[in-house]
Amino acid sequence: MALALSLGRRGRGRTWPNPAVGCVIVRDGRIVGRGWTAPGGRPHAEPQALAQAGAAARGATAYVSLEPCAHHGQTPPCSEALIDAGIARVVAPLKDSDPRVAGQGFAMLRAAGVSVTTGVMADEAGHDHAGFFLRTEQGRPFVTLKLASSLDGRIATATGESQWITGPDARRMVHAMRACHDAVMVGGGTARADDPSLTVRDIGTTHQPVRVVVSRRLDLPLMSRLALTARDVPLWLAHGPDADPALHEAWTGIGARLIACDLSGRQLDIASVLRALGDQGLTRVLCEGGGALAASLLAADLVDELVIFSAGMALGAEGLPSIGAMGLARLGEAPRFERVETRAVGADILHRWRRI
Ligand code: AOF
Ligand code: ZN
Repeated sequence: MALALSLGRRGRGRTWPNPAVGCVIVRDGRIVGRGWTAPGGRPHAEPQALAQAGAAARGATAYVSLEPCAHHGQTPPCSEALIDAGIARVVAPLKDSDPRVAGQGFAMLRAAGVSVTTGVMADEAGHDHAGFFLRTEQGRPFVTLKLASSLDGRIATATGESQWITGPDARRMVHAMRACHDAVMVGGGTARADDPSLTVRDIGTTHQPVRVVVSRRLDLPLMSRLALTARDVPLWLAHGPDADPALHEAWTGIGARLIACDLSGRQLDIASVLRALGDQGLTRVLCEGGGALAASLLAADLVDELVIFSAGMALGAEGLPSIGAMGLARLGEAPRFERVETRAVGADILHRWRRI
């Protein structure tokens, strides 16, 4: 199962809206087939592993990192494929949350006389598929918030200088994090200040996640790296109802996808932005700041995982805070996280925190 989970993780960031599933087929103690959900979400993991196994699948055990599907979608149900190939036993951690499956895969297998074991490595699988579950159950993607700051939590000097606070190893790791998310998201302030490209570079992969900029008024520079690459790498702009129609047209004209969201007071309602991204099929979003967007996600308790790179440098209170004002009065109102990892990355420290 650990291998099936790890194979499944190879698809992360590129199977949305489908889950990234892994499958290992074992016959007489030997692995005879391995598969994982293909980019774009199809073919599913199981038919690929079955194709490798061929006749050796008869009487074998299939370890699948999520309940095999039961529905006739764009491909026939994987449960049927497992039954037809003569699989004797299926081991899976969890039920699929897609209402078209939701236990019917297990039922189909059992009805055909296949032995089914569930619950194996369920916690790990729950985390791996958290984005898929959140989207199918709550309509929003999993949110990882990444912050790279000084020892005192600053992301720039008062004059806006920010390149670079963390070292090359941490920055390279951010590219690997981008690659395993469906989308990378920043606020309009960061897009204006940093002119980022938000692409994955220098880690040997060609897949690019969607780039999302949250900008109520769409007042972003049209001569920017994001704009100039909008035809090559998807660029989505989440905007408010009061965005200038001329800007809307200009951005559509250069190839961006415009997504209208609701306001909450004077700001874009971040919950409505995430719902809209879920509607578009995204299951895993990496937010890379800035301080205002980080604060609104945290204040709305919409951060599922927090990854903080901390550099050995102090910038003082005049520096730009990594997390802006959250409007908190009492400790009891603060979102809480549990630490799941701490390690050195080059000269910096990485802390990974998970929502409690
Ligand atoms: C599996 N194995 O590798 C994956 C599954 O649109 P379709 O027909 O491709 O179906 C998508 C649904 O299939 C998705 O919502 C989820 O329930 C399941 N994904 N199932 O047996 C896989 N990726
Ligand atoms: Zn399937």
